[in-house]
Amino acid sequence: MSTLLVTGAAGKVGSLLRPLLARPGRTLRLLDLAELTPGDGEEAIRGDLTDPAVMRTALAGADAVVHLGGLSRERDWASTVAINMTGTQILLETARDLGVKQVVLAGSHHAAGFLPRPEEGELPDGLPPRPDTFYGVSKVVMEALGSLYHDRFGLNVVVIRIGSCAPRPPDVRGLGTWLSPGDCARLVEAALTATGFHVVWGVSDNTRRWWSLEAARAIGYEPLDDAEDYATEPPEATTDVSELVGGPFTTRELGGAW
Ligand code: 15L
Repeated sequence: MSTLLVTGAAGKVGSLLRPLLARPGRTLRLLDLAELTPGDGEEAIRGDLTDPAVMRTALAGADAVVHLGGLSRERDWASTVAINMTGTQILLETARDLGVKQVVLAGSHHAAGFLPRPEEGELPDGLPPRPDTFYGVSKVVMEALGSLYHDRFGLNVVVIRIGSCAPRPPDVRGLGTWLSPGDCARLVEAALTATGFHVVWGVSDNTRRWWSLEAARAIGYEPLDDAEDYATEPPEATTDVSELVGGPFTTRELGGAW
């Protein structure tokens, strides 16, 4: 039996992944601020991930953690620091202390949102961060913390720079940025077996994608989905005019709660 802690299990990505991460012989331990009813093979903990005591309880006896919790979009600076940056540090420090060596962190492409989109071809892996928001800065810090805890303490850490994880591409931009729930689960499973420290783009094998899949494939990710399958059913927005990776995040109010 193994125990996999999933933080933010009631959130958007957590709810999509929960059924897909279930395995015989694996207990899913679900942590969230919201109350969750555990099913077969699940445990639920209601609590705040910024509370070190809650994190200790959540990580005790776990074999690995998938950290999806925290703010998933732009908020004020103080909340972003407390929840996303300090919250991630508390998680990594507690994992180190309890000997939980396998860590998957839900990063975001908004860590690099001010990178120009390539006119053709792909953006390679390993580009330096260019955050587009305070939220993006928190994901840069997450990458830095993952690197630090790998280099100092030997934790295996994969940070996934998630594109747009949703049941289907949310808009025209999403035809490039979509990460299907199935591919997200495949990427998380690959990350759970990876050694070392890696930052990978989290995207399906979309015909219109502009991110490299090389680093993700190198840890064993095999995407099966392509957003193009939805291109014949155009969503509301029909144009994607942004020349930047972060799209609308690059122009909306910094620190605003949009
Ligand atoms: C993200 O990082 C957000 O968490 C998500 O809500 C989407 O806005 C996504 O980026 C995106 O840009 O599509």
